[in-house]
Amino acid sequence: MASDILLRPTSATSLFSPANSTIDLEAIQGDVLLGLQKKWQLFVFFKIVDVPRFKHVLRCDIGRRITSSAEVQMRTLLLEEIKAAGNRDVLPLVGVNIAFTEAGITKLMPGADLGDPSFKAGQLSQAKALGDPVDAAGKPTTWSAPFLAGAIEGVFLLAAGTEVDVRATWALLDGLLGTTIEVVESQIGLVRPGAAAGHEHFGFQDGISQPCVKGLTSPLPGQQVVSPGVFVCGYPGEGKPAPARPAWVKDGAFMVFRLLEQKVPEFNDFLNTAAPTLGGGGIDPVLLGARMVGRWKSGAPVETTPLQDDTTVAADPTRNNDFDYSDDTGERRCPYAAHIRKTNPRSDIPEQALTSHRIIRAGIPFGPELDAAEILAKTTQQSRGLAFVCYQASIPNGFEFLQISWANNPDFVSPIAGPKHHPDGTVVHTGLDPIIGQAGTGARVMDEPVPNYPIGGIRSSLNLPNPFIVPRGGAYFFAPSIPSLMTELSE
Ligand code: N7H
Repeated sequence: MASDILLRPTSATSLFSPANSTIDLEAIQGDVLLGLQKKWQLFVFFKIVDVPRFKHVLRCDIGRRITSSAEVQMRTLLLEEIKAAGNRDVLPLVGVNIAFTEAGITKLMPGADLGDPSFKAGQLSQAKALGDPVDAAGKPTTWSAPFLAGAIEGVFLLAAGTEVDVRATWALLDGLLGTTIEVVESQIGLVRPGAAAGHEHFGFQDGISQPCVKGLTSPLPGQQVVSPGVFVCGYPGEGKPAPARPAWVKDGAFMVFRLLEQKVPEFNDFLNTAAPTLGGGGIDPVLLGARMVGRWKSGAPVETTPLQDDTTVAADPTRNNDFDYSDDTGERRCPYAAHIRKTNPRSDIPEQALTSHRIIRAGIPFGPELDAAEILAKTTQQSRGLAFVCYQASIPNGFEFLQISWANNPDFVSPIAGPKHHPDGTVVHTGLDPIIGQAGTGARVMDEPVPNYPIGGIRSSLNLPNPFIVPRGGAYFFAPSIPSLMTELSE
């Protein structure tokens, strides 16, 4: 069904018409700002083995097949029209994007310096700093072999409405590329089936909150307006002074890929066993899950509806993101540690301290649904999770800042933005983001799982056992502009 194709929260009505956009949508790849329409997505990670012939194919065959942001925008408008007319057919829309690691860029353009130290170092070198489990030599212990080998030089992102279409698109590209590349690894992602569509594997609605990109869309209520330079190189907002980068980097963006396995039966079992032990008489496991994420499974924010889910709020794009934390300094409604409060603290910190750390998320779930044996055993037996993707103009300011300085930092938000206090005057020690926080060997604790709403003074903290998310690998990429793919990078 057309309506099943995952669309970004950017609804057609909030999109500026192509003529009124101040951003070069023809040049920027389609997944970066608006997100390729995807029910299925194939990531093909590769190594370039014949540079001259690869450049030839890139210039003559692949470049013109790359889906631009302008095409994604037109498709969004088209899909919205078709949906309004009641047509529910699957549309044969296929999206193709490409990105390169530092090693890949260096092969295509020796000596190029994109001015991003984390991109240059690569995600494997940054794994320890990100808090991924590592051995004494700093080598990640949970990553799979293809990511550990550090041989990835590029990735194709293929998105479509059906598995057949993504695989057929790869067959076509594979034929064009021939022996110019070697495939190192591939990963299929898929939107979950039926009523779970749009929900990640723990069961929470995803893809609700994205920044509003200035010049591209008009903001929905609660959506922060952010300069395009935070996400795409060569635009206002890239930093002061703007990083020294070659001219061809304009309209490109850094892409972070993380293969994050989710321990779903273990997460559910934890909610069921921990919730009854909290707050004296215990709390509802569903409420505990919502306080760990900051949203109910439907997507309704706990800040708006602290004690029970509200599917009407969740379904309304004018209400499901229309909140900040200004009247919740005592974390009565939403814990400071909740995943969405950690990764977008909204009014908890000054706006200028927040804007440069926004990212655009474009991930997709991977792996099968839970089966009966896993539910009974309360143990993961098949790998599933989130193929996490995000875009930004600076990896240290974007993804790494969120993961290291916020999610993994038990003192964020207090005292970085000034100490915060519980209603009884005690200082808040936030603890980790219970979803993605990684503490190395440190204690894993989250403050205030029990809501003191609307009143109450119970102090509570939640001991988190092993993480529910295990990083299985990842890489840092640069998604160049379409013109630079067809000229500078393929000359
Ligand atoms: Fe998160 N989850 O299911 O709990 N995320 N996330 N994320 N995330 C969000 O608001 C999840 C991850 C952000 O603006 C929602 O759209 C899971 C990483 C940001 O209010 C849910 C994984 C990073 C936001 C999840 C995962 C982020 C956000 C609510 C891994 C960055 C927007 C839906 C498997 C380092 C916050 C929504 C805002 C929202 C979940 C990963 C960041 C349900 C399961 C690695 C910025």
